[in-house]
Parts: sequence; C-alpha cells; structure tokens
Amino acid sequence: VQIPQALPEDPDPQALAAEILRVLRYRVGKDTTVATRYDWLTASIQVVRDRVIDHWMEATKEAYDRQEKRVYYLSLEFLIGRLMRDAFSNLGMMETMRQALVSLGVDLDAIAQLEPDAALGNGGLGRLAACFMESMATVDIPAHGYGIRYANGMFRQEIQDGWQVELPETWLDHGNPWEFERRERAFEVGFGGSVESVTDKDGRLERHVWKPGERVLAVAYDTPVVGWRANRVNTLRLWSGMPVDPILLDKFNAGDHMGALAESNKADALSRVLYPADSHKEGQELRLRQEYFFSSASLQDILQRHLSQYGDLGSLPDKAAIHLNDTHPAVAVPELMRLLMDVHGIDFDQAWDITRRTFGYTNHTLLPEALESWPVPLFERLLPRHMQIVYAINAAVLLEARATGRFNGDQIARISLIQENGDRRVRMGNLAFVGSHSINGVSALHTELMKQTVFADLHSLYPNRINNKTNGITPRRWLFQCNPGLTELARETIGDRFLDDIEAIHDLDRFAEDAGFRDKFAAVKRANKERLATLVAERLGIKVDPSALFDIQIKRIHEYKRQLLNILEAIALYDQIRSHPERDWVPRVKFFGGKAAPSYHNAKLIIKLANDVAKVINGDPSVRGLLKVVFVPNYNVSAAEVMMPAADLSEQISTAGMEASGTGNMKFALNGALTIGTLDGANVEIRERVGDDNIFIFGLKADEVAERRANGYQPRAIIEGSRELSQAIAAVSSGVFSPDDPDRYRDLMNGLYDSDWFMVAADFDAYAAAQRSIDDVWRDSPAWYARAIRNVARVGWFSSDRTIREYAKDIWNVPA
Ligand code: DL6
Repeated sequence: VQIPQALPEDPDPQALAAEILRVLRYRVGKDTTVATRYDWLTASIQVVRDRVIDHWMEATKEAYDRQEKRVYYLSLEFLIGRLMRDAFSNLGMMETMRQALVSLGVDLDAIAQLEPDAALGNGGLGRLAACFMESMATVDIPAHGYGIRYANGMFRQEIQDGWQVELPETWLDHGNPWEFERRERAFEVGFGGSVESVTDKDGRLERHVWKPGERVLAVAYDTPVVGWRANRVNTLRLWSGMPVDPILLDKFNAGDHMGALAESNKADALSRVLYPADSHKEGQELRLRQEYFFSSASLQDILQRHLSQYGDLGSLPDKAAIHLNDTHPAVAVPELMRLLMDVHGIDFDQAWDITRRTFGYTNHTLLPEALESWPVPLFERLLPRHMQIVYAINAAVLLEARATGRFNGDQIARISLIQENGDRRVRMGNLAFVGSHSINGVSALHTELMKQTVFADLHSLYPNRINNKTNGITPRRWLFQCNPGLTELARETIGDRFLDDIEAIHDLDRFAEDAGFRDKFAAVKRANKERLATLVAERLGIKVDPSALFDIQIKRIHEYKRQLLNILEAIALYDQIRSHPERDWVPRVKFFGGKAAPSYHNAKLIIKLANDVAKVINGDPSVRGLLKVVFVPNYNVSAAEVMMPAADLSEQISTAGMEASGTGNMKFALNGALTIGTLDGANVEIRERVGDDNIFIFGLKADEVAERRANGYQPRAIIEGSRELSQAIAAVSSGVFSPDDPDRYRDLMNGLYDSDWFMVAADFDAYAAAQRSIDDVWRDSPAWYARAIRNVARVGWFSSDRTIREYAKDIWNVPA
C-alpha cells in the first residue's frame, strides 16, 4: 500500500536506486555484476534501515529529554516474521522502492521472498508480542522489547509420508541486516554457587552476597521497530549468550581441548534454540536458565538506564513499567528484589513496594499443563539467592492472607508460592501475580475464568488487580500489507481515514447491501484465493478450485483446538457426498496448517491423520472434486499472510473455556472470512461486534463444559447416538485411512469413547449442522458477501493499537 502522504524526506525512485547501489558497493562489498539476490535483499534492507535510524535516535533522545516513562516488554518470544515489507509499508515507500529496484533489474517481490521469517516464538503469545511492539511504536509509546536472540527459532516443519518432521531453522545463515550488535552493552549473568551473609561489626546482618558458581555474558542485539508512518521507532533488544572467557587456556594447555570450550558451549546454549512447546511446561533446566538469563540481563540494563538518568531507584515505578509476557520472565520478580536489596542496598519493604508498582503481568492460558512451576531443588541449585527471596516474599504474602482471617488452610496453600503436595515446586504464576500491581487476561471470558479458577484465591486476597485486555492485531501487517487488494478497495470506497484509525473501516458497513461493491469485494477475495491455489499447486501438487468455499484452520495443533473435530466432520461430509451424490453439495476445500510440539504424540498423530484423510478424499473420483483436504506444511507468519486473505471460513472451534483469546480469529474476520466457532476466547466479543447473523456459533458454552465434566460426561452414549460421528470414528479406527497400518488411530479414537476431555463428541452434531447452514448461506452469494463485508467493517476494534492504548492507560500509566 502506497500511503498518500509520503514522508517529507522520501526520495524519488532514482535517488533511491542510487542509494541502493551505494550500499551494495560499500557495505555489502559487491557490484551489480556479481550481486546475488541475497545481496540485493541486504542492500534494500539497509537502505530502509538507514532511513529509520534518524527517527530512532530522535525518539530515543526525546524520551530522554522529556523524562518520559518507558515501557519494557519482557517476552521469551517475538514472532516477528519478515520485516522488510512492513518497514516499506510503514514508511510509505513500497512503490518507490519497487520502482527503484525495477530500474536496477530487481523484482521486489522475489527478493522479499528470500527474507527469513524470524520465528522467535511458538504461536499466539509470540505473535501478540510482535503486534504489540509495532503498535507501541505507532501510538507513540517509548518502549523496549526484551527477549532472546535464538540462533534457531521455531523449527521448520516438513511433512514426510504425512508425518511431521522437525528441521532446524537457521534464519541467521545470511546474516541479519536489521540488527545492530552492541558488544558494549553486555551484562554478566550468574548461576549456581552460594550465598554469603555479610554482617556488621556487631554481628548484625547487613546484606546477602550471592557468589555464583558460573557466569556468562548477555550481549545485546538491537532491531529498530517502526510504527505506522514512522511515527516513532522503538527498540527490540535481544540477548545472545557469550562466555566470559572464550577459551580456558589453562585447560587447553593441559590438553583438555573440550573442557577448554565448555564455558563457551554453555553460554552458546542459552541462546541456541527456542523451546518449541507452547502449551505444556518444559521442566528442563536449560529453559529456566534461559528465563533467568534474559530477565536478569534486561533488568540490569533497565536499572542502569534509570540510574544514569535519575540517579536513584526510588523513582523506578514512575519512570519504568516492566511487563511480564506470561510467566516466562516471572523470575524477574525476585531478580529485581535481589538487585534492589543486595546490589543497591534498599530494604525489603521498600524493594517490595518498588517491585510491585513496577511490574504488570499478562496470563495467556488456563491450561493446567501450561502453568509453569519449577522443582524447588532445581530452582535452589541454579538460583540460591532467588530461592531465599521467594521464601521471604511468600512469608510476607501468607502472613498478609492469614491476617485477613478470611482464608482457610486449603486456600492459604493455594495462595502459596510453593506447591507443597507432591514434589515441592515454585509456582511462577503465583510469583508473577504477587509481584505485580496488575494481572490481566486476554479476553473477557478468559479474564472471568482466571478469577474463578486458577487465581480465585489470589483474586480474593487482591481483588483489584485482575483486569481484562482483549487481544488485538496490527492492521498494518494483517490488512494493509497482506491484503493490498482489499485495502485499495476500501480506500477508493471510504477514503483513507481507516489507515490511521482502523475503527473507521466501519464506514464499509453500509456497502454490504451495495451489489456493485459486493462484486468488487468478491473479486478481491477471488484473487487472494487464486494466489493461495497457486501456492498449493506449486508446493504440494494439489489442484484446488478458487471458486470453492475455502475453509481454513491454521494454528498450533492441539487437542483443545480440536483439529480432530474438523477432520471427523470432513470424513462425515465425504461419506455424505458419496451416499447422496444427487444433492447440491457446496464445493469446499478444507485447509489445515500448524505445528505440533515435537513431544506431543497425539498432536503429531492428528497431523498424520489430516494427511491420510487428504490422500483418500483427494484421490477418490466419486467425490468429483467437491471436497478437498489440504495440509499446508510449515505454517508460519509468511504463510499466514497468504492464507488469511484467502479464507472464506475461519475455523475457531476450541472447547469452550480453553482458548484464552485467539488472534487468528481477528485476522480472518478483518480479511473478510466468516467464523464458525464456539463461544470461547475472543470469539465471544467478535460475535458481539459482528452480530449474530454474521457468525456461526455452535456447541457447548464454557460453563456447560465445566458442568458436564463435573457430572460425569459419557461420550460413548453420545457417539452411539450420532450416526455420522460413529461412522466417521469407526472408519478411522478400523484403518480406512491407514491401510498400511490399520491400528494407527485406534488409541486416538478409543480416547474419544473413553474420556473425550475436549468434548469432540458432545459438539460434533452441532458443528456438522452449523457447517450445513454455512453451505446454505454460501449458495446465496450476495448474502454471503454482505456478511463478509460486515465482518471486515465491524472488527476494527480488535486492533492492537486499541489494546495497547488500554494497557497504557490502565496498567502502565503512560500517555498514548
Ligand atoms: O494471548 C495470545 C495468545 C492467545 O490468543 C491464545 O488463545 C493463547 O493460547 C496463547 N497462549 C500461549 C501460551 N501458552 N499456551 N497455551 O501461547 O496466547
């Protein structure tokens, strides 16, 4: 999208071409005769980066001069994807850049494809962090993101014989032209060792001194984050591990060559790889090390910046808001306490007051298996001083709870930072909660459930802390950049106001009943579907018809997200099409995409099932192409940018009460897909905004799911009572889709009969019925597109600009 007002310093294409050539020559060290496509990419990125730097420095200086409060967003994940198009688009130079490159014989789209997709995150949580960074720059909040510069981000997924295979993604292979290495910005981070007590001459305890047994360096790498129209440029600072001594010469000289490099390897391991599990805790030592590594380095950096500007730490909460993105950085709570007490000599009470006023915490999941906790012995061995501090905090909190006289023994045990039943563990959720002045959920329903379930007792102790901040997405990437066709159509129809205020896209609403507009809208959708069809044909050799209904479920593979429900419904539909060939079936393509955690057996099996089912259905001539199933490998941000705009139907079918929010649901709706979904996460609020007629809601509600579970849910009876479902399950179970290994899915299917925790059976009939009513609306094309247009028009509220403004006002206390 070429935004109307180019920045004042925006050059013409010829000047830009000259700049690209200069960078190619003097920074990349190539001339045009030998430059590879990667060299052109590097030169183009550096040209745009150069243009960002002045804004970056200005913004930093201004924040300093005006003594503005800064936001620090600590996140173990930033799923940023490719940055070049985003930067071109936010700077309003996409077209000039395209022309400049054309004049040099280079195709912008071709080199853009080469940019690695920076996948430093697993899924929703990491992508939210990336949207937030862009929105903070857009709404002009001085902010720094802090995370880890993983050498290997999310794995690359290949599908071999239908199975997921994980391969390392080496996104730094060609260097990273975006970043600045800041060797001088390095902090020591310790692990292990012992704690000594220092006493005064009268034997009174003065302070504790932690003597770590190991030390590593955290080195900063900075990436500028450009807001819309380069309003402001913020910093994403990612830490990389380095040894304090690159080689231990005494060991080397004594012939112990491996031992000489041991420290280096350990430091390297800290930023080597992202843990690829999003929904269950990783009880591994390296993970806790990573969490502490980046939390400690970030806090040291923050305190140093604060001290150099203000000279004392008492004012920290007034000048810094530190946000914990989930519990992964929760160890920052005792780390800040340690730094304040042991390094800066502040007493416990004041340190605790500063800490709580500085931190805010967002919870992103209620799944018990995803709530982090660490065995006390491991925590104590790695972080002995932090363990002492956790006990001290716990004592303060439990005494406070006891003093109210409102809590019995069980409740006190649930408030405790230490889980005492079974092996003793440190509860990171409770730690983050007590150490923060604000705890937020990510959709209205999720926030209510937080109050009623995991944090019920803490909420009763601190009733004013939990608040809701419904997630959002940046419209720059998820509309302007990924769907230029729709953006242009909207501009020519309602003008440019929505470019700066996405809620103004509501002006499109009245065009839902305008046949001429609907035709143009349908043509844009068609072009986007053709693009996806081409990609699928090229990559998978599967031909899909762009006039079919494109039904898409793309997200991490997890049982609670219920890809299995979707696959079983596809099988039931397949049976119906074959049994009733005379009926007027709506041609459909069911797309799936998503990665499974490598250790998650059932999720990997579900991927295999989707591929097995695809093989049978796509190869069966009696289906006459009316149904196709496509599993798109290696779903990532770049794939999402092609798939979201091409969807007619968005599958948001999690078991109610289990999806904290979802953000894919928002991206689809903004790109004109209708949603089929349960009343879960942000679907509830999407329905409120788009209206009942423009969304297909089915299934049990969260309280009904809880009630059924409590009263002894009997899936077997339900399955036996549903002909379609029992036939589909029987087919899978007996090996119809896995003739090479008929028992492959027996356990998975038996699980549905025996327990069905995710209530696939309970919701199946309602889901299938909703799909058939979708067919009815699809047959009435004007009615379909009217609904699609209303979706686009009515979901501007789900912008991350709105979310960030709410954080700014209610949590961070910064202007926005
Ligand atoms: O808040 C962002 C995102 C939500 O939209 C998803 O609903 C939620 O599942 C996700 N949570 C995580 C953390 N682990 N788990 N599960 O990624 O956060």
